[in-house]
Amino acid sequence: MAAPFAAAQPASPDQAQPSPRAGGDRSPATTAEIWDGNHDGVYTCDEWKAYLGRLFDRADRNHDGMLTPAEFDGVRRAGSALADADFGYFDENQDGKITRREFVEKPNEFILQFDKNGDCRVTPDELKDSGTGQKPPGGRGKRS
Ligand SMILES: [Ca+2]
Ligand SMILES: [Ca+2]
Ligand SMILES: [Ca+2]
Repeated sequence: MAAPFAAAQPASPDQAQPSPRAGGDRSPATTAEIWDGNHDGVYTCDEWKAYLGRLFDRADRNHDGMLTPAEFDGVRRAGSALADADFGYFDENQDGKITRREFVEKPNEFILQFDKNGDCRVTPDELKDSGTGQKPPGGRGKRS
């Protein structure tokens, strides 16, 4: 019979995704795990700063206490929580260099977003409240 051909092509090998942990999935908590220094599931400002400090020291190749755009590239490529960070975001005074202070004192968006009570700690409870594990809207009637 003349079934339209387009409808059912066999899955092409290109689209198969054999490796489920290949980094495409970036929930905020997954990213934050990178810098949760003691891995207790609580993300604190101190841990964030310590993490940034380490990143900075590693990226500051000539040890002059500043990151140039080229050095900052190393930060992004470290596969870090800052993989898509913007140089200008850190370079507060726009002088083309990021000082250690500019870098380390940058607040963490993850903390800003999830730290409901402003104590500089994001606890698992706070994470749960704020929609990483979204509940489906109740009462809409349609189950899938
Ligand atoms: Ca921690
Ligand atoms: Ca430098
Ligand atoms: Ca908190």
